[in-house]
Parts: sequence; structure tokens; C-alpha cells
Amino acid sequence: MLTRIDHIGIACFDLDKTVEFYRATYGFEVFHSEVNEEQGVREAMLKINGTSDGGASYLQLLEPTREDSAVGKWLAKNGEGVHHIAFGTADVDGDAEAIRGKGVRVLYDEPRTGSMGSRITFLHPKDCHGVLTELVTSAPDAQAEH
Ligand code: MC0
Repeated sequence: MLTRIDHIGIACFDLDKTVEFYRATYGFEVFHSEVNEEQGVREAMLKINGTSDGGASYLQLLEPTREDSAVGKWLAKNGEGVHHIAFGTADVDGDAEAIRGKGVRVLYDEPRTGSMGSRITFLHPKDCHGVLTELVTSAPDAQAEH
């Protein structure tokens, strides 16, 4: 069951400048940052709030590490902006299978590794009214990070 907004993914050209905008404008601080080579992104997670189900909500700022990555291609075509939304679930495998059964294309056969050790998959934007949609199961200890 999808229980929360895990994050909103925002594509940007310069991660450091974008982080500084969110800090100076809203007071959001970086909770976690990492490079995900498989996805071709350098990212910063800005935590918005914690929740009782072991997850939280974040803004995920994404700078491509390669022009041919999903975010690199999207930025070249659209410029900066909201790239995807991600729903949190305790069971990404089960929810992905159920959604696949409804005729929506799930992009990965098996969930892959996302931010902070989470397990993620994506739904094709053309099957979701133009919204690239991600499903996320957080790692059990994700809340403990500082
Ligand atoms: C592409 N399209 C999008 C879109 N990306 N529509 C809405 N939102 C997006 N983000 C549209 C294009 O405009 C195009 O429509 C059509 O989809 C095909 O796009 P394409 O440019 O030809 O690119 P493809 O087909 O090679 O790839 C699109 C696809 C890809 C969604 C399959 O981007 C993908 O596999 N995404 C999932 C992985 C991902 O996005 N990773 C980055 C975040 P038209 O009408 O022009 O044909 S990694 C992440 O977020 C991790 C770290 C985490 O959360 O933990």
C-alpha cells in the first residue's frame, strides 16, 4: 500500500547552487547526499518531515553525472524542474506487481538501489498521465542518518 509522498525529485544543472537556494530561501538543510552511478545522478536529500511508518518526506535535488542519463536527457529537453514524484510503501515488490497487473509499465523487473539504501522502481510516465512515478521502500535505518 502506498502510504506517503517519499520525495519529489527535482532536476537541476548545478547541485551546489540549488542546495544553496533551498537553504537560503526556505531554510531546508541537506540531510544526506550521495552519487548513484547506476542512475547517473549526484543528489541531495532535504528532509521535510518525519512520519510514524519509518519513512519521511524529502525534496531530492538531482544533478546528472552523465548527459545520457535519465536526468541528463530530461534536463537537455526540458530545463530544470520537477522530474518525478515518489510514493513510499513498505512493500515495493508487492505494489509494483499489483500495479503491473493493472497494465501500467513498471520499468524494472526487480527493484534497484535508491537513496539511502532504499529499494526503488519506476512507472512509465506515458502510463501515468505524464508523471514519472517512483515507488520506494526505505531502508530500515534511514531515519537514523544525520
Ligand atoms: C521522459 N519523459 C518524461 C520524463 N522522462 N515524462 C515525464 N517526466 C519525466 N521525468 C517522456 C519524454 O518526454 C518522452 O515523451 C518519453 O517520456 C520518452 O522519453 P525519452 O527522453 O525518449 O527517454 P527514454 O524513453 O530513454 O527514457 C524515459 C524513461 C527513463 C522514463 C524510461 O527516463 C527512465 O528509465 N527513468 C527512470 C529512472 C530515472 O528517472 N532515474 C533518475 C532518478 P515524448 O512525448 O517526447 O515521446 S534516480 C532517483 O530518483 C533515485 C536516485 C532515487 O530516487 O533514489
